[in-house]
Amino acid sequence: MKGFSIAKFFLISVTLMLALGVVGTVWAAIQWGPHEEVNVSQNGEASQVALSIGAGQKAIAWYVNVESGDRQGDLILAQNAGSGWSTQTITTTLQSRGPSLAYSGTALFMVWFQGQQYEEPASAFGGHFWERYNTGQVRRVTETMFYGSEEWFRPKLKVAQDGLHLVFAAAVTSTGESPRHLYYAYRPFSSNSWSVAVVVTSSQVGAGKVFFPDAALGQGQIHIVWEQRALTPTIYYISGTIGDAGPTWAAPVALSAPDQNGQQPAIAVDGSGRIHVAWTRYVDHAEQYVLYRRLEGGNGTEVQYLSGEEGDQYLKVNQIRPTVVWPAIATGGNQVCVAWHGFYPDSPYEKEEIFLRCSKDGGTTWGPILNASRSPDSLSLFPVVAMDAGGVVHLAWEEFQGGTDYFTNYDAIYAYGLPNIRVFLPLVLRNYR
Ligand SMILES: [Ca+2]
Repeated sequence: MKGFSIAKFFLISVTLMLALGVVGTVWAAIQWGPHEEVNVSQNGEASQVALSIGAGQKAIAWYVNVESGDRQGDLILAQNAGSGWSTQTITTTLQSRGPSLAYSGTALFMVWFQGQQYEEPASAFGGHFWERYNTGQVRRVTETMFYGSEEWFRPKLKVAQDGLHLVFAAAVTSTGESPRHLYYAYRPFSSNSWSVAVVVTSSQVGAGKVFFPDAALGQGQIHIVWEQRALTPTIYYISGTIGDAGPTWAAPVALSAPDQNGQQPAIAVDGSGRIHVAWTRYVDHAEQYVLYRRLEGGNGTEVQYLSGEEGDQYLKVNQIRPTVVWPAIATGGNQVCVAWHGFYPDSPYEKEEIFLRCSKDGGTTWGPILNASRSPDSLSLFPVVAMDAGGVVHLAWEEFQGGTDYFTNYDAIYAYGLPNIRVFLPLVLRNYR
């Protein structure tokens, strides 16, 4: 009798949900219960938050994004080795952007872009990439002057046993017509200097410019994804087999459908060498999806819609900053987790949340979508995600602290916890559709 009552209750609930027209998205609000959530910056100045997890410690970095003043463009590093967060200022002399962090055990490496605005012949941010080692030693990475817009100056640093690998997108002149290429540089730990930054690919892909590369290391290879903006932005992937003279690059391949607008890719490699890629399918600002594919042995799986079903459970974003859903991905063992920002049509406010969805079987099946930021009335943007050896998920993002200017006044929020959650009513409802 009890089972019958529950079934009847479900039926009534489904009928009600269908009548209200919200059955497609109501499940998106499952609350993630992190073990800890903390505001790391607490000053409304954090932008372009980066995260890395080391052995028994963790680090978060950002640049100071304020309207004006001496601290504008400072780079801040927050570290926690188990006794709480402490912050230090890494640079104060020039405008810094796009920090990227990578641990090797307990040694923390950091790369960022540092420069200034140039107005001739066109307005662009120009400067160099820099590296900072654990002990505080700083060295310049690039000899060439690179230019771009600060919004996409996001270098990606990866650390292998034998050295550091860096990927970024940049132009070599300040004009808007200059080609914007995908660059790669390498520093073996046996050397104090970086290799010359080389163009990974240009003519092979064809028209367009490189935006937002991401990189991952695995089994002697570096794997890179990026957004190639031509008529329709497309997600591309390339792998390089690392040798003494640098990587030998394979031919680049497109991962997103040619008639679909693919943006903001993120990549991770698991312990079995399987490559996991997530990106945004951009229909318009009010309809976007997080898509996922796994690559292994030269073959890619079918595209999966991680953020919700096509045409039904779509994501929206604000029209000011950054106007696109922003995925991040991490792996550990057989677990894969993807985080993104956006809001669903049933959100009580038109403000972004950070969502998290994890797979326990290497990306074949996926658990429920979890709301990790749980701040429906505040903008939560630009998630970064990492996973430790115990399968614990670590997240950081920018959280808006109020006001009318959506470009400044953000704090860096950090949260961690296991992605396990009991499956309850809203998920069951999906099966009745
Ligand atoms: Ca929020």
